[in-house]
Amino acid sequence: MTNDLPFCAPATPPGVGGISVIRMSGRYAIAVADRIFCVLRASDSAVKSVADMPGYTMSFGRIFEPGSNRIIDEAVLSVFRAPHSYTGEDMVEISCHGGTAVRQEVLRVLCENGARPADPGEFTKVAFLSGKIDLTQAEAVMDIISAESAEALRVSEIQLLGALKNEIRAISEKLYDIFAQLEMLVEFEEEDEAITRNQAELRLRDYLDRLSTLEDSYAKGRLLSEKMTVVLAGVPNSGKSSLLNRLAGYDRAIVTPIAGTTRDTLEVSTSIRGVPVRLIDTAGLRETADEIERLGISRAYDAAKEADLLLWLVSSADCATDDGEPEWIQSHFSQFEEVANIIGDRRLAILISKSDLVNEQQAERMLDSIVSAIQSGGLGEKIRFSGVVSAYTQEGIHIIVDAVKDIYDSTGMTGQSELLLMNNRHFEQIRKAKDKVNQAIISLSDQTPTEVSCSLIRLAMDDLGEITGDSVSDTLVDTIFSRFCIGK
Ligand SMILES: Nc1nc2c(ncn2[C@@H]2O[C@H](COP(=O)(O)OP(=O)(O)OP(=O)(O)O)[C@@H](O)[C@H]2O)c(=O)[nH]1
Ligand SMILES: [Mg+2]
Repeated sequence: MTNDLPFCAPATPPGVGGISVIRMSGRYAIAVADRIFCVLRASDSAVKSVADMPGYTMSFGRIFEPGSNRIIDEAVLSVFRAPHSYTGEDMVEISCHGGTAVRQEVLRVLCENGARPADPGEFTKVAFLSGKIDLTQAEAVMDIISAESAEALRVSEIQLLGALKNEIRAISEKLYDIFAQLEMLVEFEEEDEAITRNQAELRLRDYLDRLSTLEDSYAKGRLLSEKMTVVLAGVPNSGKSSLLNRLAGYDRAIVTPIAGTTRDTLEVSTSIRGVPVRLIDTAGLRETADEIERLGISRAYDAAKEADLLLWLVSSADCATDDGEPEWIQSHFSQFEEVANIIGDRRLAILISKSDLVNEQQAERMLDSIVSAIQSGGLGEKIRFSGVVSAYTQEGIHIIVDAVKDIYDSTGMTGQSELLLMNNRHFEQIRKAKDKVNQAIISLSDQTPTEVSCSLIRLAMDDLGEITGDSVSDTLVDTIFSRFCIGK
């Protein structure tokens, strides 16, 4: 019975604001709204109650508590009639004043008059179950809400329009074609069996390529969904925390002239040229007997392992300004070497920090000698970016900004397609499907009975169906939507 009750929830965030929107969806949503809303003004004088309101119209009126007739708030109520609503069911949206008590009272009278509180993501789940959107579009809705950068938003919007769904369904349909032909072969044992198996194999190779393109795009999509990890590392006092604060735009980290100020790793989320970034400040690396500092340093190495871009800072104050080998090389090269070795082939930037303390020529000379020391240490190929920066004057900040954009642009191959996989679930399903298509190709090319390829193709289609929701278990659907927010 409760399943028949319309469900309701605030669609706007908690807290105080001009307006709050409360949504309600279900077969009896309009009947419930009618019990608690009195129409005062509508676009058409024939509209006397919510039940009279056509879809896509609004009325101004009062929300009241039936029984006591107590007025709760003045509000604007919009009606959407099935199937022309977000969920595909009848829906009502109430725009009331944006206060905590108002919101609670409106929800209370709705629930006392035939509605129930919505589960997280229930509106979108019903939209999916009623076939208004597929699972990739439902997930795109959540990605749009949680997008923290222009690029993540852009890619999610493309997915919401159905680009991923269309590509997956197109591949699935083609697989089905081959599956059907091979089944015929099994049933009727045609004479030109070898030719058909050959053709099937060739066509499967095409679809394998399309799946690979999607799979490869995840490298870039992951940077959007999980954010690009940019780690600031260096010896104590090299200016890491000051640069983090500068990039974040506020004083997140404590900065002092005392070497060893930052003990723990510290993270800030920001967006650089539309790319979402996790900036991680770390403890300065040095030999130490201090147990707490040692733990911090070990976390700094862990952060370095995760870095998509590692900014290695060398303070201009640690470099001798006169000719000869910079002091930094003698005293700090081992720390650098250790980090450079653990970041593998990930991207490294060498930055001379505090450039405002020296003149341009001195700074360039320092950079040159540090870079040549790194090259002669055999680690030259690790350096992808280099330059001179100052957290004080902002000199060289563009080097970091450009590096982030460069890494984003050069990650993953997207071909001509705008389509990017951003979701790990989709990526895993594509991998599984690809693996089965690959096995089907192998079994078609040897003497394995055709039935085996048929069942592999069928399984690959099921894997793809889990992405769009065409073949998905109720449990998985529940798990996916439980991560959504209430009211969406
Ligand atoms: N002149 C100048 N001083 C700077 C600059 N950046 C940082 N400093 C100073 O250098 C000192 C150390 O800066 P931090 O940002 O705390 O350095 P850190 O690398 O985080 O140091 P630890 O946390 O100890 O590893 C502070 O006194 C800063 O004010 C800069 O761009 N120019
Ligand atoms: Mg610091």
